[in-house]
Amino acid sequence: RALESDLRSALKLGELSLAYQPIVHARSHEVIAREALLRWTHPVRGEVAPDLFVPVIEDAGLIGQVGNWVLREACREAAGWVDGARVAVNVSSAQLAAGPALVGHVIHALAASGLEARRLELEVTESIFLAGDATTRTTLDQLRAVGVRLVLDDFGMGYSSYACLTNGEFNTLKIDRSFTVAAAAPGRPAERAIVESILTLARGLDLDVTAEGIETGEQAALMVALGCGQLQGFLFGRPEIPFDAHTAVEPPF
Ligand code: G
Ligand code: G
Ligand code: MN
Ligand code: NA
Repeated sequence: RALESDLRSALKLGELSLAYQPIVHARSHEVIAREALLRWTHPVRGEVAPDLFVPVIEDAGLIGQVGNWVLREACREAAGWVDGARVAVNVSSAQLAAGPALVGHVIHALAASGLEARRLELEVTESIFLAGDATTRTTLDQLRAVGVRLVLDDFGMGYSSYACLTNGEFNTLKIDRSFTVAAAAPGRPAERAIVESILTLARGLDLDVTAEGIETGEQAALMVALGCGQLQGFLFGRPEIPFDAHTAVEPPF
């Protein structure tokens, strides 16, 4: 496919970069973490959405290399943040399936950057559990043993939400943007009830909760009123590529 050959040259030319979006304390608006989001600026196509190109990276068998670069780059960047905020890195099910390789990449990214393990969060989605195997649990346990935090992204969108939580690996749940937006809209009692039940569940399991996709003050106020501790969305900051990104180490492909 055309996108795949373009992607291979993108990796060589260093066209990939990371943007960072703040995740704030719901009441104080203090920045608690920043989520690293992969960006590809194609010379002709312009910005290509990660939803489009991450699957291409996976099909091309390159997710190990790219994911390793993302981890190293995000940890290097975060190690320089004077506010001490955490950095959240998205990890796909294909990366998690690599098990020991992923754990090794995480350990090396922390060691190379000097970032404390507790300042690194890994965001995974429920789809990692679709295979339902013990390997996934073992890998999550090994990552927790390294000291990083685990976040269950897009919570409620998949098939096995509650079963994902029985082993206690996760620190944080992220409520998907679609629930956040609908819960604050008039005439959407179902989504409002779902958000309330996620927050009740999280309190019972002693988990932090981030509501994503917050664009308005009304959405933020509702989430605060319902007891959600962390907020993310364009209201608090868009994903931005740091000014010093040109000093970044080029991807080693
Ligand atoms: O920021 P944006 O809407 O473009 O991101 C879309 C999705 O792409 C994110 O929700 C995330 O799941 C995925 N994504 C973004 N960056 C990365 C990354 O570095 N690695 C992986 N595996 N997925 C990413
Ligand atoms: O899939 P994941 O949740 O990891 O990725 C988050 C995606 O959501 C990113 O692509 C980011 O650009 C996007 N995003 C973050 N905040 C907002 C927001 O307030 N509104 C919208 N429409 N998208 C957002
Ligand atoms: Mn995410
Ligand atoms: Na999400």
